[in-house]
Amino acid sequence: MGIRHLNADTSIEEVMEIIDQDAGVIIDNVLNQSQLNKIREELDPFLVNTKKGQDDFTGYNTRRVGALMARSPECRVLALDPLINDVSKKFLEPHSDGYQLHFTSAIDIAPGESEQILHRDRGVWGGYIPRKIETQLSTVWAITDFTKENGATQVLPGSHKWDRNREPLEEEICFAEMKKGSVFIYTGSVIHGGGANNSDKNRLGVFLHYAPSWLRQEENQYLSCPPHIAKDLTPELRALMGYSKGGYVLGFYSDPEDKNGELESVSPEKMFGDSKDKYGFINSADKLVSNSSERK
Ligand SMILES: O=C(O)CCC(=O)C(=O)O
Ligand SMILES: [Fe+2]
Repeated sequence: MGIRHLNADTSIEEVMEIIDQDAGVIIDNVLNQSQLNKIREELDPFLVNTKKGQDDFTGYNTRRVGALMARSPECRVLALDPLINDVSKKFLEPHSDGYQLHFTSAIDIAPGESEQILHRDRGVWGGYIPRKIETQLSTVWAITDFTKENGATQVLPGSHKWDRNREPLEEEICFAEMKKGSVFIYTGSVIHGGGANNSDKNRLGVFLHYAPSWLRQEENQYLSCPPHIAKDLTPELRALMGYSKGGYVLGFYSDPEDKNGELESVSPEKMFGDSKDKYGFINSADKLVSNSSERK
C-alpha cells in the first residue's frame, strides 16, 4: 500500500474519502515556482541562523522555524488555501463549532539526519481526548521535492484505525514522496515521522496544522504573531489564528487599559475594529445548557 495522489483540481469528496480510509493523501503540483521562490526568500533569513534540534524527536540535523504567519506573507496564502480549509472544516467540525490554525513550522531536514521517532501528532494533548474525536488536520507543503532518499515524511496509511498498541512493521512504512509545490494532507491520528536524509541536499517542508477551536494550540499564535503584527493581516486570517471566539464566551478578552467599558468581555476581533462576531448572541438559553453535556 502506498500514499495515494490526487490532482490539484480534485474534489473535496475525493479528498475526504481517502482521508477516511488512509488518513493521508497527496495533492500534486498546487504551488507554482514563483510561490516556491517567495517562500524560500521569506524563510531563508530565519532558517540560516536557527539552531538544529537537540533530541531524537526534533532531530540533530533538522532546523525548525515557526511564527510563519508573522514571518512569511506567502505562507499566509497557504494557510488560507480554499481546498485545505474546506477539508479542515469537514474533518474537524463534526466535533467542534469551528476550527483554527494550530501550528506553523518550516522543517528543514539536512543531509545525515536519521529517521524521526514515529508518532501520532494528537499526542500533544497527552492522550486525554477520546479517539472518536479527530483533533488535527495537518498539511505539509513541499518546498523541495520530497523523496525517500532526502527525508520524505514516513507514514503508516490506515494507522488511525489501529489498536493503540499496534506497532508498525518496517515493511508497512510508506513515504510521502512528492514533487515540490505539492501538499501532503494527513491527520492527527495517523502514525508518521520525518524520514532519514541520505541525500546531499536539504528537504524543506512548510507544516501548517489545524485543530478544533476549543483546543489549546500547539504553537501559541498570539505570542508568535502578536497584535502589532496581526493588525496588518486580513480579518479572515486573524480569525483563523484564534483572534476570534470559538463559542459564545470562548476566547473573549478585556482590554486592560480600557476604562470606558467599550472593550470589556468582547471578541478579539474588536481589537482590530472588526465588527464580526459569529457568536455575539446566544440562540437560546436552552440550547446553551443542552450543549454543555456530552453530545453523541
Ligand atoms: O518532518 C517531517 O516530515 C515530519 C515532522 C513531524 O511529524 C513532527 O515534527 O511532528
Ligand atoms: Fe508529527
